[in-house]
Amino acid sequence: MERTTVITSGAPFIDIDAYACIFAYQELLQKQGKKVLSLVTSHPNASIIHRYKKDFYSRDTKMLWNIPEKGYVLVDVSDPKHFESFVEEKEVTNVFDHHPGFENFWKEKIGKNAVIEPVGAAATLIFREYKKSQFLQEISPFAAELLAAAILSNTLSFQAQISTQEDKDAYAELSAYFNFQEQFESEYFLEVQRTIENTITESLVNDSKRIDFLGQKIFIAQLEVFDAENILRSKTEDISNFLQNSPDNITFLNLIEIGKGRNVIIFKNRDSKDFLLDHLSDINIDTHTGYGFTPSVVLRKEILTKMYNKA
Ligand SMILES: [Mn+2]
Repeated sequence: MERTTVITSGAPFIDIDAYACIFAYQELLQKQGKKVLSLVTSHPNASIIHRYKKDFYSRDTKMLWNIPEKGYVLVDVSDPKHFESFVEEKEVTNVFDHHPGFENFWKEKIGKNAVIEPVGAAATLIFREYKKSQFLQEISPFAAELLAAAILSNTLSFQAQISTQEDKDAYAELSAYFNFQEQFESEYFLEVQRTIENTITESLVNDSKRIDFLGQKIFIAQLEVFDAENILRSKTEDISNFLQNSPDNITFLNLIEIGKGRNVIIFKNRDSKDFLLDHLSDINIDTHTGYGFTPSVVLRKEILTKMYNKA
């Protein structure tokens, strides 16, 4: 009996990076003649723009009952607390991720099939698989565009510190495999921004993380937009309501403004502001609005790394 590969990612939300990796890796395995099923119960967040939404994966976990021989591939996730709950840990055969913390855990279980590296996007790791496989010439325009958008999104247009030369090279190579226009980048981010502006509360819900920081629960929402002006002009009441309703006292929104190369940080309260100022240098507070501003873009995972380094 041939084994079926089940590709999946994190829960309860997925972003464009996870989405692109699932689609492109499924396509690659199919080209190699393997039996493959993509299975996702998570909700897509605002980074997966409308024209990218496609019914290519199943949401029905009951399908697993009829597959006796299976191996799971995890993309853009490696923390066992954060992947889809239907995944049987002992049946995981491959992991492609760029979040730190579980490199050794997986290395001990699956050896070199654990590809967990500090690159800007997991999409870059899937692109590497295409290159190694010699199927790159046959990559579909849609898979190439998704991987390119994922790299842009996760590296914040290569402004994030986690982005690497390999991300840039992968993006440049991928752009030859779809109808790439000069405005691809600004159009992608502006469309994400429009989605966020039209569904502000849902977008906040879909990109929020509750984190256990040295025994203390903290709540960090994140939004990535090209230009925050509209949001700061017309959505602050929705944002404030959302932050006030968070389950944790220490709560803030990390609003990344890619076009201006900075973050605007909106706090739930004074405690949250004092907490972040204690744990992160390089924030300027605007005394009029109370917002924090960073001198360059910082991802939530980078803020956490800086907080751990300072603790
Ligand atoms: Mn990612």
